[in-house]
Amino acid sequence: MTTPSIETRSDQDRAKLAAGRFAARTHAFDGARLGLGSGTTSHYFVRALAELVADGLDVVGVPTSNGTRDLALELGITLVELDDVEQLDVCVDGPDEIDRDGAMIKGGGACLLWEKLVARTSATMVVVADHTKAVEQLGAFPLPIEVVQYSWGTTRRAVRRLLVEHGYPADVDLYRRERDGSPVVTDNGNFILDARLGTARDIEQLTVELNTIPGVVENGFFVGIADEVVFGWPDGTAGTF
Ligand code: ABF
Repeated sequence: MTTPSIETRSDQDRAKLAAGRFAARTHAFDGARLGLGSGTTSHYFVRALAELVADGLDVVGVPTSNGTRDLALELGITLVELDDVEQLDVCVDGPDEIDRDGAMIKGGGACLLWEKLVARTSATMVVVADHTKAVEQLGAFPLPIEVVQYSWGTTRRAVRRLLVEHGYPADVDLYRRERDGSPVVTDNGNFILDARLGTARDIEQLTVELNTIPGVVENGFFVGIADEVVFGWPDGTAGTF
């Protein structure tokens, strides 16, 4: 089975493809158990991985979203459930922002819970990013916070109180909405609140404290999780940092 050539439409797409291909070539090996990230950069990795699988590479994957599951199955990658493996060898996933220490904000695609679970169950977490994702300080991208539907309003108020205690504005969106105005519902049936931090600080402490709020399922700070960062550029070059 030959995988159709991987199309790109913009400089950013070409940079994402470069990062995804680099990660597939450097981290996919026979017998590997791989965490398959969500988002467009990770999907370029999945497509590059599918090319290697079509050439005989023997791997299994654990998807971090239903969208990634569908893509991987369409491309002929064998999938297993996270509960079926003690540990994954490598997780490959992309950030919305990443700073010099490898701390990230993730969840722009509303997949942060399974992404963090899969990343934390992997021996190595490889970040794939186009050149635009690197920032000096996290926070320009709103922090996604996954909350249960039942108490989302109460939880939002508690999140706002915690952010104010940390000196942030209390600017926490109502639940994230689809284009038609309906709530975005995650693969786990939850809502997403987006907190506009501006410039993030106290990240390690905030990551823990946010998750102690009843109704908060997970937040989009990924701190101390990235083991390697692969950046891609529009000219097709990529490298690790
Ligand atoms: C998902 O993909 C999310 O965690 C993150 O929001 C997004 C990365 O963006 P991109 O689509 O540019 O790869 O992993």
